[in-house]
Amino acid sequence: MSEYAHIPLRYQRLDSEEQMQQVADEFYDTMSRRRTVRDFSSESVPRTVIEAAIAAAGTAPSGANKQPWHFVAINKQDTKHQIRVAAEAEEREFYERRATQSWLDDLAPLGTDANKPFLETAPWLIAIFAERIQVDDQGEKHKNYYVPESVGLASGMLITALHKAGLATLTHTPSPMGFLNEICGRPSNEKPFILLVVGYPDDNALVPDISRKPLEEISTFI
Ligand code: IYR
Repeated sequence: MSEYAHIPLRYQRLDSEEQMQQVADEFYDTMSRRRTVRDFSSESVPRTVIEAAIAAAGTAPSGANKQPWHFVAINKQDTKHQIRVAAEAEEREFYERRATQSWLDDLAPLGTDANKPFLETAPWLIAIFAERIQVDDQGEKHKNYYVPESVGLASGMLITALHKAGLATLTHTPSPMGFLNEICGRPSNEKPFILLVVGYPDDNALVPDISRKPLEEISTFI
């Protein structure tokens, strides 16, 4: 394959280090308000906002620019119901059989259980798929590179975009989630990665009083 043409960067440098600091500090403040929400309002959210957030996620870096992701945005009540039924069946298995005692102990403070009403209450579910193998026009299969890293980056950017748009999210990962391929009509070369629940938080939503590790603990400057 021939090399891409190379074009100028659409780079925007801020005016000063002071401005850079202000932007960085404000962004940290914005992000520190993001919380995983489990109580959603059923209020509708425009499809165009979901589209813009997915488009932003699609700008993530990826191994060899293969962009090995696919996002299925689900708004139909009937499809959300099917997903809830399938997810709760897996979750019951998880909580009653599959989870180790130490895993259950770690989850206990969060108060989660196998009931997932938010899968029907929230206006949107976004099923994120990781394309492990790409099939070209000739039907030839090619393995993608750094797939979990790439899809993880895109998922983080999606969560950030939705948060910036004033929406709440829940990263839900019923395990296994093979049922999503069938319900969403996605091929077997795509593996369900995260089921993102998206909407406004319920007026009475509460979140656990957890804290984030301080900067000194999560970073080392050498
Ligand atoms: N998937 C289950 C269990 C669960 C696991 C982890 I790790 C969490 O951080 C939260 C929940 C559920 O959604 O309840």
